[in-house]
Amino acid sequence: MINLRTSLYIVAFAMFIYGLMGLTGPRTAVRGNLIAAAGMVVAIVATLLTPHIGDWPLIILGIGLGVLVGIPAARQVKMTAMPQMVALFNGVGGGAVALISWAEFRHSGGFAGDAAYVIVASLFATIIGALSFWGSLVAFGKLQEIVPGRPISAGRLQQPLNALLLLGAIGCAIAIGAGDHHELLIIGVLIFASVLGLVVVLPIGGADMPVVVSLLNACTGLSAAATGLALNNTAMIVAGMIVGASGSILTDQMAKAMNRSIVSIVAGGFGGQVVAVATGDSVDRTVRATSASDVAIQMAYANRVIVVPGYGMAVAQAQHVVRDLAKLLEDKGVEVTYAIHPVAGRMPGHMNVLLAEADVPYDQLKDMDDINDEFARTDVALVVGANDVTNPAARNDPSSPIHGMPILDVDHAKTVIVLKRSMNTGFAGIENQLYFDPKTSMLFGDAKTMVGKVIEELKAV
Ligand code: TAP
Repeated sequence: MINLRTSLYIVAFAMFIYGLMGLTGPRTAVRGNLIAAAGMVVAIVATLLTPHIGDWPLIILGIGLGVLVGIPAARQVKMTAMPQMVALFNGVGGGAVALISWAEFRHSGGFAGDAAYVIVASLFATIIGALSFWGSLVAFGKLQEIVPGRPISAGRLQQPLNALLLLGAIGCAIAIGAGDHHELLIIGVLIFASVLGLVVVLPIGGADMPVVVSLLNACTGLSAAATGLALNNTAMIVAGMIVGASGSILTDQMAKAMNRSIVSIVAGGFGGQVVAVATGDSVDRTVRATSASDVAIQMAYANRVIVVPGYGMAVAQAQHVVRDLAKLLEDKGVEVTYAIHPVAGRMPGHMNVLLAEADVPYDQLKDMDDINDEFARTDVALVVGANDVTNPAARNDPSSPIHGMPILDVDHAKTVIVLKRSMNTGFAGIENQLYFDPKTSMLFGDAKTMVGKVIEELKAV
């Protein structure tokens, strides 16, 4: 039986890793997801083969409830609400880990007689699991707009408060480690860590939540791995480490693509407000507005067009009309590609997901590094609701808050059309130098409506 279980676990791990590899590209992502899910079923079956696993009716009830809630929730969730969904799923993982540690504490009479590494791993899992659960719930609330998205902080008292709560949790944990088996101590660990989870995430702005969710996801993975260590369960160790490692890499890549440190994201206070930008006297402050008919003519006579989608395309749900526009242009012999910035939108892969939903062929989606050299030989760059990811200040202006953030070199194209509703700023709250470039024309309006108008005009060209 042990050999069968071990073999099944190895099969499950191979499927997790193979599935994860599939998630690296849009073409293989769905298959990768299914393989990893099947791997999880194998791991659950292997775990259920453990002798004296426990109360079967309770286990079946738990699985039944999970299936009943999970499947309809995943089916009904809109693509745009995916970050909230991930926050919830991640949160319950952390909560489960914290509860397992509490149950083990009771079961073992306060970890009495357990090896030191078991006690340390269990207490680590309790703290991180409870923190991730409550932190993820706040992230869910902010993304769902149940909790205000603006930073809610205790001002100068914030850091001392965080430190006090952390010390409280660690203090109770040390007392347990030192041999005190009183249950109030583990409840103390849970309460301190839970409140810490709440007060750490509340001061972070709503738009930074995807990064926070990814960070908490990594924490949940690590806490699950620690529980696996304590329970001597290989599946939990491996799955937890995979989640911890992939979550950490994703968080790091998101932070790098925004040119911000993870510490500055957690410290909050970025985005949402207008920041004064040093533009220099020499900059021409005139903006040129254009019309749908002019844009149609300009694009109809172009050889190459690059579409640059951003958050505004997602808000307007304009991906379908953008695809129709691209098809129409292709019928007229224009070469169309899409430039995808790694943090365009508000969640990892946001633009890929929307454009895939609109059946845009994958080979037309080009990553930033692959397309940036192409802008110089492009007749028209059509920016649809993207702002920060096209701002040349990131390259040219050392005083800009986004200086150093890699951007799409839209300003290298021969002409640029920017489609947005107003001169309002994007997520970073700063003015975009691109709009004042003499070769840029602004097409003001809602992305879906205006692309629709351009399509009508294009049909008449
Ligand atoms: P943003 O810089 O946020 O700009 C989006 C623009 O869309 C706005 O300037 C807005 O201008 C326009 N817009 C909004 N609704 C529109 C509509 N209905 N029709 C047309 N335009 C509309 O977007 P971006 O360029 O995609 O950059 C993403 C930003 O989010 C970056 O700063 C990034 O660091 C940050 N961020 C990204 C992530 C991930 S993982 N993707 C996570 C957290 C933060 P108007 O109001 O004038 O229309």
